[in-house]
Amino acid sequence: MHNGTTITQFIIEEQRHIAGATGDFTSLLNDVVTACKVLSNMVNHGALVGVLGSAGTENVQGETQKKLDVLSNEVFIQSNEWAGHLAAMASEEMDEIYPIPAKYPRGKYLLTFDPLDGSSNIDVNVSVGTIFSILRVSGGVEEPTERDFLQAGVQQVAAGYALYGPSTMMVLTTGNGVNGFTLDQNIGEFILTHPNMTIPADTREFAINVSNMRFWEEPVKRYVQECLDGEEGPRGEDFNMRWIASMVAEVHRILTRGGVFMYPFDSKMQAKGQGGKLRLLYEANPMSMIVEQAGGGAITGRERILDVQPESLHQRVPVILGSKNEVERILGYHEQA
Ligand code: AHM
Ligand code: MG
Repeated sequence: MHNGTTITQFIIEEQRHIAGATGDFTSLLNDVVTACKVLSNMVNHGALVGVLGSAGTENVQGETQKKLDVLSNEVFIQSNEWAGHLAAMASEEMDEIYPIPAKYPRGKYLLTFDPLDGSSNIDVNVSVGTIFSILRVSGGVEEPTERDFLQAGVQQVAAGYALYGPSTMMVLTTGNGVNGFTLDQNIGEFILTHPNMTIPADTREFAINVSNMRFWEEPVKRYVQECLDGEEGPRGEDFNMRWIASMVAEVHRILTRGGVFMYPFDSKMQAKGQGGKLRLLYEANPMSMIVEQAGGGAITGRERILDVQPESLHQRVPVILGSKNEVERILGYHEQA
């Protein structure tokens, strides 16, 4: 049985070194952690508590919502709206921003989240996760607007994800490295199990949905083809491939043993007016902050994701992230094209 550092203790000790810290941020992170524990419990119980299947609704992006998409969004709101640390929230599952209701005090932070990423995996009992990002309010806290959320990823104060896999984990960065915690179900606490996670700079493993190959641009086709050509190709080495269709699980694997994850620019998405599949504010930015903090790289193909200036709440971007040397190689292929 573990008698290690709990996530609360870890955050308090980390924040102690920051001049002017009021405890607001620590307390906000605690509420996020609580929400993830509730979701972990729901995901674990699955069909036993009747949460699987479709909710019969669509989100703002026209995707069918699962019951758990809707429920997990509600859990996140309820856990985080009352304490007075936030001015507003925004979620992949809500059309508009959610200003904190007038009955509660408003605070100086903004929370964005994808409450249940990879939810197409839910009914088949494959890992899913929650992704979140914390920003500071740029305008006043009284009347937060969508514009307050349109901050480049470099402005994030913290980012993290919870992975609901064989064990539930929380991986967190506050801009000072990346740390991983495992939920001890017996005591209901996340315990520090993966201090200072780092991504190996080199890898021989890539992750991409190859069924979209005909929609990709030349540089990504070239990179993947060279991986597939293996020892006989220009790379002179064999590569391995994985595709879980659950970004949290994919990023977690990369944090654990390296690799590259790609949901690149795609002409099918472009025809719908979007450059990629994944959302800048709920998926690409938080994951890019985590990956960069762990020593990896994260680009759209042509630029660093964290430098992209968001133009709308639900904006989508191409995502290529992971082991630094491979990401740089892919950037180079785009520059040569
Ligand atoms: P979601 O937020 O609707 O679950 O979609 C995001 C997920 C990612 O977790 C995953 O990388 C990707 O979609 C998988 O897409 P595809 O089904 O096209 O392979
Ligand atoms: Mg998602």
